[in-house]
Amino acid sequence: MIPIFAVVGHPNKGKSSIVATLAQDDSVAISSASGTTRVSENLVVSVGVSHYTLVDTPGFQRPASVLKWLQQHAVSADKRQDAVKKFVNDEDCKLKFPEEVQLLTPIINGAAILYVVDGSRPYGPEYEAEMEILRWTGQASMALINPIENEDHIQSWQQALGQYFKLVRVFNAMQADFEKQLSVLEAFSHIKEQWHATITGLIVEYKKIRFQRQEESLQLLVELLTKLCAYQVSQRVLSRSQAQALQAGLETRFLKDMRNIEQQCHDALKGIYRYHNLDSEIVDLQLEENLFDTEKWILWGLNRKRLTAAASMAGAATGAAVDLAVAGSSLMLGALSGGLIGAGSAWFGADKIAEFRVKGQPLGGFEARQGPIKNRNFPYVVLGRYLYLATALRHRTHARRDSIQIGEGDLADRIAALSSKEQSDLHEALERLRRQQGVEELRAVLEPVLVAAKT
Ligand SMILES: Nc1nc2c(ncn2[C@@H]2O[C@H](COP(=O)(O)OP(=O)(O)O)[C@@H](O)[C@H]2O)c(=O)[nH]1
Ligand SMILES: [Mg+2]
Repeated sequence: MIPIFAVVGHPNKGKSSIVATLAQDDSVAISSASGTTRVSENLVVSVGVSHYTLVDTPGFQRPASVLKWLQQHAVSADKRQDAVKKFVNDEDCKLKFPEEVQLLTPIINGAAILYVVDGSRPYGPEYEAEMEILRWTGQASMALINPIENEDHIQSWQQALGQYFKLVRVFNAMQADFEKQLSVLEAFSHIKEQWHATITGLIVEYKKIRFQRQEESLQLLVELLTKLCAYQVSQRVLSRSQAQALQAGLETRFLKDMRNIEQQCHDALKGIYRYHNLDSEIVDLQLEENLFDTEKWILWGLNRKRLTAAASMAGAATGAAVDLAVAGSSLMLGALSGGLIGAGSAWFGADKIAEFRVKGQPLGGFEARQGPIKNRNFPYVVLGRYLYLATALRHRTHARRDSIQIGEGDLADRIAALSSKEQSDLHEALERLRRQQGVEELRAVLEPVLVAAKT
């Protein structure tokens, strides 16, 4: 039997948010307008080879009247569940209490109850009718206190809920981490014996998937860095002067393509974490400060000694000489939005970022070529942004609807947290990528810095 949970409560207490978070799916509708959910909606959640169902329900509208109706239809405690059954099937009730009929139907059909309240609002006796009705259904249940704005009233809620529910947890729909999400399922595996094996299996699958997502995002990062560091655009023409004339156009195309490649990769990463509607935006780095900023390398652990080491390990022809003009201009793809692409590229020295060359062809004609990137900061910038997004996705819940502003993140800290060997492997690999020298173990080299994010 597939476990099924009905998420119920007052309108606007975060029911749909909790469904989105537990389902890890951002296509669940959430709205600040009360009464967005009018009918109960079943959501089959697939987790690897397992699945279960979450039911998003409309909120209670007239619980006191409903309880009155039920009391008139049950003379003793053993008849209470029957009274609820009668209620959901009664034509009159369907007209008078459509929301309550909707929300009680799945429960009467066997769904366990997740009762959601807002811990930032005071408890009041008006909730008692709801809790009493839920108790009458005789189903396994748990109360979740969602502290929407603050935690001011959690204690009084715990006092009240404890009298109606065996399990009471604080569960912030917007922030509940992975362990917290699993703990809700886990609790039900203990109170609902028939579901124990299935829920235990589900939890195993959830953990497996979390690991798989990490693996997939590592692979994606390998592909991104490999592709961007080698990327170039070229065009063949008949004469040298024609080729020279292509410079501005090729440069624009090159930078635009690079930006698209990064954007597509970020979107693919969101897909891995099942975000379908999430906007993200690469925030411009502090332009002027970063343009010719060799200190950035030092931040990343690339001090002169390390640079020398990375360069010589990468087989540098020029030794450790630091090409200031080239390496110092950190490439900010994100800054190239709109108007900046044309006019701005000269301003920030795109010509120093990627090489433009014109070459004669063996069979006649000329080829103009832009790229690949020469900037030493470049792979670090791309890596930093990717790790920022990956970490944000991993720690976010699917109830959140705000966009992600991708910044530089804490790349320096992450690199500093690696072992000395891991650091030099990383620097060497990025240096080799920039020099168009293959890196065989890129995946293994990048893994520690990706995983370095707390869980
Ligand atoms: N800040 C914050 N807002 C929340 C939280 N849970 C829900 N909300 C917001 O409260 C509103 C109602 O949430 P929703 O999940 O649709 O509630 P429902 O009517 O019970 O399904 C939405 O604007 C949510 O974004 C929370 O834990 N923190
Ligand atoms: Mg809702």
